[in-house]
Amino acid sequence: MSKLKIAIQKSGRLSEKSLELLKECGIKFPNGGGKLIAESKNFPIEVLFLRDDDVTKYVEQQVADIGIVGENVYLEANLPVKVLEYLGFGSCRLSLAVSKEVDYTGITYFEGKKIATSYPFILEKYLKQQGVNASIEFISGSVEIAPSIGLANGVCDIVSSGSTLMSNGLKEVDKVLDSQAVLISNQALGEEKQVLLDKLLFRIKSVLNAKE
Ligand code: PRT
Ligand code: ZN
Repeated sequence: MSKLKIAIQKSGRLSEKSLELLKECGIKFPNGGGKLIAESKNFPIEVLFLRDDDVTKYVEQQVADIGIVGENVYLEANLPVKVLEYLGFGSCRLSLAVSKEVDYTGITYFEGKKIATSYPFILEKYLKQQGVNASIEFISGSVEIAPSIGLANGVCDIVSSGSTLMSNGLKEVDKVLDSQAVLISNQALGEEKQVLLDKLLFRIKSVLNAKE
């Protein structure tokens, strides 16, 4: 009998909530800390624990059938997978920020400037929409220090409370995207897996409705 494979973040901001959602759907897993794969005893599903950056790619490549990932990460990956559901956790925004000393009057501030980000694809699209020509400096982490070390004039990064920006002497000036965790799926699941997915989706929707 076929099993559904779901990829979720191994350890990070979405991990606990992703597993919790499955539990709320009545899906039980044996407690085996540190494992990279877990199989449920009461639903034909297997969980693969991955880096969040890899979830979209593996769903697209059918290593997993479905996955849970931040919409920001899914959009940046720019791969042909489907978003099935918005899950209501992992909320954050992707925003532009500059040094708090800057006298910011609007998006044209960035014209001809350099912006550091881990989200070059989303940022490039946004800047194009806004008609702004800026150069994008890709950095994979610690983006917030870029202005103070002279690497860029501003940053485009994930913001939640805003305290990381503040402690790095930056201020949020423009929102590029609102994000939350999404359930994604491969576009070509076989019939058997589709039946399992429909069953799981029905449960997820009930759990989400009960929370509203
Ligand atoms: O190891 P792995 O690659 O799997 O994890 P990761 O470190 O890349 O991701 P992780 O766990 O930090 O975030 C996973 C997802 O959670 C992100 O892709 C977002 O969709 C979502 N999320 C929600 C956040 C935040 N809130 C958040 N605050 N992701 C990151 N942050 C970071 C942000 O980058 C910044 O450094 O927190 C800092 C800002 O927080 P505030 O509260 O100071 O504004
Ligand atoms: Zn990551």
